[in-house]
Amino acid sequence: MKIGIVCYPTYGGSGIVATELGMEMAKKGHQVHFISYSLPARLDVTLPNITFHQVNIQEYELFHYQPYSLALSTLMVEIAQQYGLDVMHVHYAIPHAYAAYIAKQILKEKGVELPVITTLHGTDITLVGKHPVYKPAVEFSINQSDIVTTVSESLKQDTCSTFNIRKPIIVIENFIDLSLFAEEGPCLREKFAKKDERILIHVSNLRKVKRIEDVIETFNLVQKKIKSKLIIVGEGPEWQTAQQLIHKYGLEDKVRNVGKVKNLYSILHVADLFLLPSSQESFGLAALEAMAAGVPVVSSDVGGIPEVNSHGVTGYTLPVGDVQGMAQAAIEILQDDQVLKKFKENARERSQLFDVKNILPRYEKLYHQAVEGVKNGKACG
Ligand code: GMT
Repeated sequence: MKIGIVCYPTYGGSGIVATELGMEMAKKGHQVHFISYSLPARLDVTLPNITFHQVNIQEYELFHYQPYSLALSTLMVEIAQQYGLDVMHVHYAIPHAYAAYIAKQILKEKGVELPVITTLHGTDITLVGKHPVYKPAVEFSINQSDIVTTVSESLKQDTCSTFNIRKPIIVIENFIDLSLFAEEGPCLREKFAKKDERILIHVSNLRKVKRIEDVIETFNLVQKKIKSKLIIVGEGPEWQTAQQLIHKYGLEDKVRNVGKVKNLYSILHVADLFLLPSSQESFGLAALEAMAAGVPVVSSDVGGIPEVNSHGVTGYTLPVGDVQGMAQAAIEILQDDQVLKKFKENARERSQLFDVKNILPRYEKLYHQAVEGVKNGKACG
C-alpha cells in the first residue's frame, strides 16, 4: 500500500508512535510517506520505502501567525496525487485531522478519494482539544475522519465524554519494538552510579503535565532511605523548576540530566526504577519503554497508565501528587534484591503484550478497511 503519515517531529509520544509505525510498515514493503514540518526525531530516512516531505511555510509579513494547516493540507493533496496514496494516517488531531479533512475535500473535487485515519494521542483531547478555542473544529474533524483510533481505552472514554462523536472509536494501544530492547549494549551503569547504589530514571519532555517536581520530591524521600541516583532524560520548560528543587534539597551530586539522548534503550537498561507522576497521560509510552528494558514503574494512576503499569505487578500506581506514597512504593521495590528482580521480570513480561508484532497487524487491517470503506462498529455514547 501507499501510506501517508502526518505527525509531529518532536520527541513527544505521538511522533514516536507515528514514526515507529511508519518504519515498521515500510519494513513490510509498504511505501510510506512522512509529512511533517521537520524530520521526525526517530525517523531513519535511509531505510527503503520511506520518503520524508517537509511542510513549507511561506513567511509573509501580513500574517502574524503563518497558516500551517493550509500549507499542510496543500502538501497532503500534492503527495496524495503525485504518489497515488491509498490512505492518509494522521497522528494528533490538532491541526492534522482538520488539515486532512480539507485535503480530502480538495482531492474529492479532483475525483480522487483519500480515506483518512485519525489517531488521537491524548493532549489533543484531554488538554488542548477541549478548549473552546479548538473544540468545534476538533469535534468536526474527528467526525469527518473515515476511521478514528485512540491509544487507550481511557482516552476513548475521555473522547466520548468530551465530544459528540458519531464515529466508532477503535482502541489500538501504543507499542514498542521489543527487539530493540533485547540488547543491553555497552554497560553504562558505572557512569551513573556506584555499585551499591540504585538508579531511578525519568524520561519526558519536562512539560507541566509531567509533574517533574514530584519526581524530585519522590527521589528526595527515596535517597534518604536507599543509596541512589536519579537520571533525568529530556528537555523542556519545567527543567528550571526541577533545578530549584534539586538545589533546595542539595541533590546536585545525585541528580543528573542527560538531555535528549539518541539511544534511549541503553540508558533505560541501567535503571532500577522509572518514575512517571504525570497529572495526565493517555497511555504512557515512556513507561512502556522502561518496562521493555526491564524497569519497574512507579507512576500516577491517571488516564491510560493503569492499562500499562499493573499495580503491584510491574510497579505501583498512586494518586497524582502522592509523593509520600510514590516514595514508599519505590523503597519497597528497591530495598530488596529479590523483590526488585521479580518486579523487573514482571515489567519485561508485561511489555511483551505491546510488542509491535502484536499491534502492527491491527493497523494494517485498518488501512485495508479504510481503503475498502468498511464501516467499523457502533459510535460511542
Ligand atoms: O505527553 C507527551 O509527552 C507527548 C504526547 C504527544 O502527544 O506526543 O504524548 C501523548 O501521546 C503518547 C503516545 O500516544 C502517549 O503515550 C502519552 O501518554 C500522551 N501524553 C499525554 O496524554 C499527556
